[in-house]
Amino acid sequence: MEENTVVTTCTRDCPNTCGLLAQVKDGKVIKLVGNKAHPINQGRSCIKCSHFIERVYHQERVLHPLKKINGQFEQISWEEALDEIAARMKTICREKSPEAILYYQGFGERSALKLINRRFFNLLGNTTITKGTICGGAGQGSQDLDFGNRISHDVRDYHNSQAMILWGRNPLATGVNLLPYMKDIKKKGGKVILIDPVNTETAPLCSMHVKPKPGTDSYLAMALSRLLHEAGAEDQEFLEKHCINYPEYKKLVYAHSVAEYAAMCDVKIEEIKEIADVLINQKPTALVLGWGLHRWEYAHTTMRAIDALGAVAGSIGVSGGGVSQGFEEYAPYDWSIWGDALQPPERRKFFMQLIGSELLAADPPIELAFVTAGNPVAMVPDANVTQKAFEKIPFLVVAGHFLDDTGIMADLFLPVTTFLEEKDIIASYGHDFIGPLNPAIPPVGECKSDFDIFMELGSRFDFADSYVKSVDQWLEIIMRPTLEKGGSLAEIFRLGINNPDAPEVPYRDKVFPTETGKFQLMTVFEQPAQWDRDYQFQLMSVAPREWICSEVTLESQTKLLEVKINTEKALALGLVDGKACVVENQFGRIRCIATFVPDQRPDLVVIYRGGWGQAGRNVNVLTRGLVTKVGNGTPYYETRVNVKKL
Ligand SMILES: Nc1nc2c(c(=O)[nH]1)N[C@H]1C(S)=C(S)[C@@H](COP(=O)(O)OP(=O)(O)OC[C@H]3O[C@@H](n4cnc5c(=O)[nH]c(N)nc54)[C@H](O)[C@@H]3O)O[C@H]1N2
Ligand SMILES: Nc1nc2c(c(=O)[nH]1)N[C@H]1C(S)=C(S)[C@@H](COP(=O)(O)OP(=O)(O)OC[C@H]3O[C@@H](n4cnc5c(=O)[nH]c(N)nc54)[C@H](O)[C@@H]3O)O[C@H]1N2
Ligand SMILES: [Mo]
Repeated sequence: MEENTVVTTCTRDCPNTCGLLAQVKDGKVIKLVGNKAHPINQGRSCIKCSHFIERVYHQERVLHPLKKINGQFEQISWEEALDEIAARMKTICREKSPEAILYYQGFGERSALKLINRRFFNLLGNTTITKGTICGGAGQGSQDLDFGNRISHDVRDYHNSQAMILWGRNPLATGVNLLPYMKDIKKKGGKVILIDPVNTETAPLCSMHVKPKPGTDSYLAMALSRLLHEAGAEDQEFLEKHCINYPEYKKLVYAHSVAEYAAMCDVKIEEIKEIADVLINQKPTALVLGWGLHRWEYAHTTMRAIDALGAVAGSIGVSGGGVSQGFEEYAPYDWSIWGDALQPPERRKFFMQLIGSELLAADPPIELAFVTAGNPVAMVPDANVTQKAFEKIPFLVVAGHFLDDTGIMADLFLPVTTFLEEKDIIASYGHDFIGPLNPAIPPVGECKSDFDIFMELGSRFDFADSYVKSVDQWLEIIMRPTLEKGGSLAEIFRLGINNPDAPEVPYRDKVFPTETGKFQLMTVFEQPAQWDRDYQFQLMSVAPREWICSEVTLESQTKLLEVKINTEKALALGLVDGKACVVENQFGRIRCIATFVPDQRPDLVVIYRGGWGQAGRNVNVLTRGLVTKVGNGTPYYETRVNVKKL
């Protein structure tokens, strides 16, 4: 009986990036819990963590390389699998062009060694890669316009907040590390305000829940700014000394009355006044934005209006304040290792969020596609198009854990390790702490890490000499910028370190990395005029609490998807609570179980994202393939649907 505990970090696509302890007995992980010594999660962890062991040992997890022969998967050896990939790649490069090879890297894991994956494709030649993002993008692109380079406040700084506004964010489901700070603020007598059109799990934990009409938060932000100005509570010094465009911005604010704004975002004037009162009297107020907030075509208007509100309220550059969304998780690594500079910048890039239509229109066509850590067939909008495009790829390689909607389409499936089987380092998009992955167990079955796969594949090419190195050698290289500023690999592998580049309080000196050195207030208010009137409901395909993205199993997907709908609306449509219905639009249709919610907004329905099409549970058969106006993000919620009786 051998038992030991291993310090590691959750690598899943989540802002928490929790420090974990894996308890190992006889070579198996028997318990996975939050690490009390970790400065961010301090022993906490969420539902996703406790369920992760089930995933590691699940009967559906693929443990051997699989090749599709006559439509059936058959087990093959790693040698055969990698030889075949290398041979096919060489033939394509010789007879056609590296351009006919597509690399698609999803968001399943964003550790330091993942930079090596794309480096392989860059060494291979001018292969096709992706651009844009199905996650962040819009938020970052918009905030960069205001701050120059957006930097968020680390969660630990919320210890200094008197109040918090959670704007389109659902921390109970998606980011538990905010919860103690919310509790602490309320204990001090401050308010925690939630602004979210949907009734989320987080709502009961807040002092107040405001439910604007989806996609109209920019009006709410303008109304608040106007109220602050009318009360003479605007931060004159910051606005005049440290901002540009203040007169133009102020003109925008005064373009409508508070009552007009209130009508446009469908929030009661009394509620807007209550929020304004918090911004005026509970300083500093932290403005904490989520990712749901920016899944709109004109998300930049919302983001910039909220940034500007932060400036007016005196929250910027102030401890406990800030307008924060996310962090650049690749920042502590040496980005040049991606190797993009090895290829001309004008090389072909496909929009990730339009991967289906890009593939269908590709000229020259894609001959071989390689997907790692992503499930685009389920997670990219307009899934029927993605599905059709993936069916046409002559040779599809997928590296992953399960035969999800993308995995099942593979010609060659490569089984990869989970973070419990890997040595690596991971930074976070939710805080400033960099954590280690120490292998708790050897690879399950024949699984290999992406790193080992690419090293072994690389050894079959003429760039092997410069590319093939050990984990430690590559980590030394990738982490160099961070190690040069302080901290050692040994320290990282013990527990982790704070990113030495992270400021204690962003923009404390009120100097911004913009052209002018000042905070740039918005000067135009862009918002789409009309919505698709053929459909009754805005489709909110948000993050569920119980699982993350499409990390589910088939076994867990035997029931129909649930669609949450306002009770009165549902009754008027002749629906029955708990019974099947159809949700449809111009892109697709799915059968769902209707769940009536009495106080839900009548103009939206909620369906959790991440289900698989093979189980009839992919909400993305309904979502619109679109790119945000700023930041190349994905406006998933720019989708309208009707709900009908079966
Ligand atoms: N359990 C769990 N955790 C996760 C994930 C998961 O799937 N499950 N996903 C991970 C990933 S990939 C990400 S990016 C993060 C996302 O983390 P969050 O941003 O917290 O989660 P979302 O559900 O994407 O969006 C949050 C809220 O934004 C709201 N919202 C949408 N549109 C608007 C709007 O126009 N105005 C306002 N005010 N609110 C709006 C939605 O109703 C939703 O409740 O969470 C990560 N953590
Ligand atoms: N309708 C709708 N769709 C959405 C969203 C929405 O709000 N609404 N949100 C979007 C968002 S925010 C995101 S981030 C995307 C996520 O979409 P994807 O990037 O496709 O990510 P996941 O669904 O998490 O799938 C990741 C896969 O990688 C596997 N994996 C995990 N670690 C590794 C690894 O180290 N190596 C390899 N090779 N595989 C690994 C996992 O098991 C899983 O199968 O979905 C987007 N899709
Ligand atoms: Mo995401």
